Amino acid sequence: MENNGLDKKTDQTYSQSPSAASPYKLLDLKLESPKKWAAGVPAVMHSLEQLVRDASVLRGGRALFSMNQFDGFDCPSCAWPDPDHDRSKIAEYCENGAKALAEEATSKTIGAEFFRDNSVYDLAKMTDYQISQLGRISEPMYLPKGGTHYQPVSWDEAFAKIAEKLNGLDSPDEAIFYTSGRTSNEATWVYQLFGREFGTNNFPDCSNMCHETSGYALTRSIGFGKGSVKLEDFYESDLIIIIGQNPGTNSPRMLSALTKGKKNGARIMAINPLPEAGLMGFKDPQKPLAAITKPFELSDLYLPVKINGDMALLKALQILVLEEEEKNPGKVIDYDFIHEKTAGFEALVEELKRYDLNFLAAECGIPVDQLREAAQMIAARKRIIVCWGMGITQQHNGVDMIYNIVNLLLMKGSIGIKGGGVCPVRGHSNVQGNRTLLVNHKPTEEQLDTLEKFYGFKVPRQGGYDVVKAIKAMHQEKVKFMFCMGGNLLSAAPDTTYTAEAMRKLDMSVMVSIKLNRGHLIHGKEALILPVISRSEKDIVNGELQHISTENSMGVVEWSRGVLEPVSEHLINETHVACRMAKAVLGERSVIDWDRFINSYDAIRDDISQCIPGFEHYNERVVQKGGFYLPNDPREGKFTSEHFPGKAAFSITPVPDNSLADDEYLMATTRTHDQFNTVVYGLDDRYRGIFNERRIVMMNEQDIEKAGLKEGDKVDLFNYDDGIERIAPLFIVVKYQIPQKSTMTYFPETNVLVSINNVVDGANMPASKYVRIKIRKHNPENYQKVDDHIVAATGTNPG
Ligand SMILES: Nc1nc2c(c(=O)[nH]1)N[C@H]1C(S)=C(S)[C@@H](COP(=O)(O)OP(=O)(O)OC[C@H]3O[C@@H](n4cnc5c(=O)[nH]c(N)nc54)[C@H](O)[C@@H]3O)O[C@H]1N2
Ligand SMILES: Nc1nc2c(c(=O)[nH]1)N[C@H]1C(S)=C(S)[C@@H](COP(=O)(O)OP(=O)(O)OC[C@H]3O[C@@H](n4cnc5c(=O)[nH]c(N)nc54)[C@H](O)[C@@H]3O)O[C@H]1N2
Ligand SMILES: [Mo]
Repeated sequence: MENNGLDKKTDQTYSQSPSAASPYKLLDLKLESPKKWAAGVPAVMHSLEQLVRDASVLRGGRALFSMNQFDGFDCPSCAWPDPDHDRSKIAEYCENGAKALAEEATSKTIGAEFFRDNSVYDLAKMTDYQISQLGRISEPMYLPKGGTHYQPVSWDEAFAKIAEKLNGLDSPDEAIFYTSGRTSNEATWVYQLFGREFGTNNFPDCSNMCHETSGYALTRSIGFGKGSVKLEDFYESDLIIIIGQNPGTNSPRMLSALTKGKKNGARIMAINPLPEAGLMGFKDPQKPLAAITKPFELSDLYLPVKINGDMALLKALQILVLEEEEKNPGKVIDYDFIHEKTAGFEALVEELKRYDLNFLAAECGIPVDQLREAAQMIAARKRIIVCWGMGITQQHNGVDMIYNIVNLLLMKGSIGIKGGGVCPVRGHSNVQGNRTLLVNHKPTEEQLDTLEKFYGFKVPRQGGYDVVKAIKAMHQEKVKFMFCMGGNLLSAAPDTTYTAEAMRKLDMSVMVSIKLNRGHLIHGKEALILPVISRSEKDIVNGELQHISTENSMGVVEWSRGVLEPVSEHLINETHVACRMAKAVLGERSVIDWDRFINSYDAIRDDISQCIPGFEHYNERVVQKGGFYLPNDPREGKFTSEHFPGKAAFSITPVPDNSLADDEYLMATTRTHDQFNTVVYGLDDRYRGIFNERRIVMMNEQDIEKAGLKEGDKVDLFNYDDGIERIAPLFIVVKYQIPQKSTMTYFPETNVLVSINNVVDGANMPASKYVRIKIRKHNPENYQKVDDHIVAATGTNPG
């Protein structure tokens, strides 16, 4: 790998020498005991406070009541579905949905004057939290080569600049087109269409850091890369297993579904190194009297697995379930299902015999008797759902772990039945729709054939770059132009120092955004910020209010229509950004009538309905109440797999060697309760009882003692992958209920420690929940290793 130090030549505005003084400032950390239940009235009060504090109460408050309503818009936060059968007058919303809304519904704006008064260099000195408070970007901005300040630019000029750069490339593959998961189905379609007519499949997207692992593993084991369950399945389930996912913070509306399932008789099992509040208990904020009722207990069994111990745990569960079958022949394993629909069971049974239960118990950190209790819970039930999130997908062997989740469910015949199946809980509100509509660096030949036939241009056939490959290609100067449809690739990506260096080498970076983020401040030689209307705002085309559509975590496509006036008259929608860029870049070369799309989203949906299976009669069906489900073979009990056509596959995978040196720990990076990915709303992690500071490391009490540390100590964190020293200085030790040798920190602060080469096998995602670190007492001399460039790129709490 190349030298990981920053290339200082690329940006002369930063000082050339490392800072001698502290580049970071710590705040006044406050600790409380972690909460044992999530949501409830305090949560909603908390979010209302946020709306008020933001001075956007009118815009936000009005919008809140339209969110997730039939006639309103899809919550911009997570991808959890709305209950479509019992949709009450005020549809489901949650604290974090309200926060996400407050974030975009703020009436504060920044435009020409703001950027004239604040240089890029000065803005990069702000914290991520401060940056998120600045408000919405109100007009397009341009940073010329060597410039220190962004300047206003007209939309036409902006597209002309993009056209000049793109048309000057030696090959279309020198450009990449990134997508974050909020972009509507309609904008997605025209965006990828433009990129493909331009000539590249370079469509890295946020799934490459999120659920790529799930898609990869599910496609190969059951033949379909999405979850198989519907929301109703939660109400009819016998057992819901939640592994590596934190619903209380990241998909709070899921707690209502869990509660309903449990009231109907389901058991809940949670597998997580942390006893997250939302896994333990719940108070429904939608219910009257929630303030005075007792929280509802969620998990019947909680298994505090070590970081990455899940593989050993899943193996042990399979062995123990087979033992239960021996005790109760014919009662546990579904041999009919296995015989009819799967392949590879006998080989798996043989392979499992090689493992010693005590070894597996030690590897995962859960005693055999607790593992047995879990196995008995599974053995006695049929309708089983397994939900998972980033705790699984961001492991180097995440694909293998999902194969083992599938093994367990196949043994029980639990996929494709009511109340049972696989449930990867998606992140961004339309990340699933982006993929369905071909924002994909590796589309199938069949998909490309369809595009080519339908539109009549020559489609590029070569596979494109995913996120990790794109960053490496930028670093090697094979990619010179980056266009980002939303998101904040700089802060979301691993190895911040390396990634920042890659971005600074670009000839041009273009960010379509609603608010300022650090990704605008660590830029290519020229840079553009293109501000768009948000999902909660009215999208008016030719005087008519438009609706867009999105696909939720369970494959339902529903429409969404904003209710607020756009915060500035200069904003346009993402669909128009893509179409106008296409016109400017391709001009007469294009065989597509882009104005047809500009004038009518119905026209876009018509095209989709003819190109993508499942979207037939899109325009008519999308406006129906509850939207429509996309086809899903595993849900119907139809499977296929990579090596066994027509059958689901059992998989055999190894247990990784997680031995660590005395001074080594495994670190997982996670989200606080006050952030949406890289957007920091606040400085608290309320459910975990950690307030007013994000530079913390959660450690086990015995580990703290063994390392000669104590709670509150200042430490520096190191990673040594690829023979490079990566350092994140100045973190505070927090004593936490977490297994020994496992530690937890927040991203994006610790992304600087995640090697660009530390990826999930097969899926090539950053393994940001499996980072080997060393923890040492803080030493101010380490600041010598952190120069202004790194501080600007990593950002939080610069001193
Ligand atoms: N409010 C809010 N909502 C969000 C987001 C947000 O940032 N804020 N982000 C959205 C997005 S894009 C996504 S992808 C989802 C993410 O939602 P989640 O998948 O819940 O993501 P994380 O918070 O990163 O961490 C998940 C859990 O993994 C656990 N974990 C860590 N390591 C391990 C391990 O080795 N084994 C096991 N079993 N568990 C482990 C952590 O303790 C944590 O509880 O949420 C979406 N919704
Ligand atoms: N270490 C570590 N790294 C991670 C993760 C982790 O768990 N640990 N999680 C990963 C995951 S799961 C994901 S999904 C990625 C997220 O990666 P991204 O999707 O790239 O990041 P976000 O923070 O969600 O993007 C926030 C920005 O999107 C813009 N935005 C918001 N709404 C809109 C809109 O409607 N339109 C447009 N055009 N822009 C909008 C805003 O300007 C905002 O600053 O991060 C990944 N990175
Ligand atoms: Mo995500």
